[in-house]
Amino acid sequence: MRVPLLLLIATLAWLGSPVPRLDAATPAAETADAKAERMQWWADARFGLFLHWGLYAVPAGEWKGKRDYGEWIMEEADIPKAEYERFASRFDPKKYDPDAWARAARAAGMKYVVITSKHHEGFAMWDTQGTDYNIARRTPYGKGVLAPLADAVRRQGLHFGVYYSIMDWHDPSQRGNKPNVLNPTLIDPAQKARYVRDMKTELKELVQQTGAEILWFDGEWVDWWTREDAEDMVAYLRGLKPDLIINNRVFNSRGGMGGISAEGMPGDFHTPEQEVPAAGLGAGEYWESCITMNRHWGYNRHDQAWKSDRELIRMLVDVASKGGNLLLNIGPTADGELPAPALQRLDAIGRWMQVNGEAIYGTQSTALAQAPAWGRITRKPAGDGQPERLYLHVFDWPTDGVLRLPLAGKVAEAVLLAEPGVALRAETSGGELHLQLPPKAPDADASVIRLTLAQEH
Ligand code: FHN
Repeated sequence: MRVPLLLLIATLAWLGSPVPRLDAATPAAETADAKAERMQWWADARFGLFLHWGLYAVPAGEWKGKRDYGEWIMEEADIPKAEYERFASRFDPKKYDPDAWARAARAAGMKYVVITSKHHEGFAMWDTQGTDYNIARRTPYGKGVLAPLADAVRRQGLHFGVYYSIMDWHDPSQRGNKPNVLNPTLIDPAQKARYVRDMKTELKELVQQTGAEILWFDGEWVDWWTREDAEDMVAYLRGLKPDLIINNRVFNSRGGMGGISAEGMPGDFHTPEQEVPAAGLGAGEYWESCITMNRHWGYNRHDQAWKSDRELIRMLVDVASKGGNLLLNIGPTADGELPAPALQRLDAIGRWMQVNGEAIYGTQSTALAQAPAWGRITRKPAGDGQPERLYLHVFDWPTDGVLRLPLAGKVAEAVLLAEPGVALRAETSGGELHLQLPPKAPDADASVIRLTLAQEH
C-alpha cells in the first residue's frame, strides 16, 4: 500500500525526533495501551476551559494604585497574610451560575472544565476538613463552588477537573524564602508530614465530592516537594481513582514554561504554558497548552488585552494540528460572573466549532516537519469503517484559487466543511495535490477542507 507522501514526511519527521516520555502512572501496572485507553477521551477532547477563581478576584488586579496584578497579588503586592485574609469577608459570588458557565463552555465546543480548587494563596474553594481557610467557613457566601460546577459540567456532557497548588502561601507549614518574598516557599520540616496529610485529605475530598477526572497540579517548583513525594501522591490518587488523569506538574519536571518533561517523569501529560510547542511531540506523548484569553489568569478588571476571535481559533487549530489540547483560561469576577469579552470570544469559537468541530475532535497530528504556508492540517486515521481523512485549515485563501499540498495519495472526495454538498476538483500534478477552490473563503478566520483519501484495495 502506497503511503501518501505527506504522511511519509510526517512519519520520517517523527521517527527522527527522540521524544520525552512521561511515566505511566504506575509503570509496573500500566502498559502503553492501557494508558492510551485511559487517556482516550482526553486526547479526543482537544479543547477545555481553565478557570482561575479565588480571593484574588476581590482586589481584581489592583492594589494601592497599581493595576497589573492577577492571582499572584498577595506575593507581588506584598500583602501581609492578615490583610489578605480580609478579602474573604468580601467574597460573595451572588451572581454565580454554574449551569450558565457549563453551557457557555459547551457552546464554545469545549469538552472539559478545570477550575482552581486552591491556588498558591492557600484558600480552598470548597468546604474542606483540610483547612478552615475555606469558602464555607470564611466568606458570606458560606458554601463551596466546586461540586455545583462539577454537576453542571456533567449535565452538559463535559468532563470536570481541578487545579491544586502544592505551594501554599497561607499554610503555617510554609514561609517565604526571604523577608516579604513568598515564592518559592520553604517548609518547616516538623510540619511537612502534617501538610502532606492535609493535602491528601483535601485531594480525596476533591476526587470523591466533585468526581474530578483530572488533577491539574501546580506550584510544584518548591524544593521541599521531592520526586518521592510526587510518586507517593500519584500512587495515593491512583488508589482513589485508577483512571484519574494527572498532569506533569505533580513533580517539578516541566522545565519552566515550555512545560515538557524528560523521560520517565511522573504524570500523564506535558503542560506548555502561554505557548504552543513548535512541533508535535509524537505518538504516545500527551500535552496541553494552557493559555490566558487576556493577559492574566486571575480576574483583572483593567486587563482589556483580549486575544481576538481569529487568534484564538487559529491557536486551537495550531495546537490540534500538532496533536495537543488547548486549555483556554478565563478569570471569573468575585461576583461570580465570566467577563463579557470572554463570553463573546467563547461564542465566536463555538460558532466556528459548530461548522468545523470534526476537524478538531479526535484528530491527530500529521507531525509534519513544518506546517503548510497557507494554514494547518489535522488528520483522522482510517478506522471504524471510515477511510483516512485530512482536514486542511486554510488561513490564507489562495489568490489564484488553487490550494497546493505535497500529497501523492489518491483523493476520493474533497469538500469544504462549510459546503459539504459541493465537491471540489482535485488533481495530482508533480507529486502535489491541487485543489480548485471557490473565489471566496467561507470563513476568513479558518476555512476547512475535508480530504477523504482513497482506500487502497
Ligand atoms: O504560578 C502559577 C500561575 O499563577 C498560573 O496558575 C499558571 C497557570 O498554569 N501556573 C503557574 C505558573 O506556571
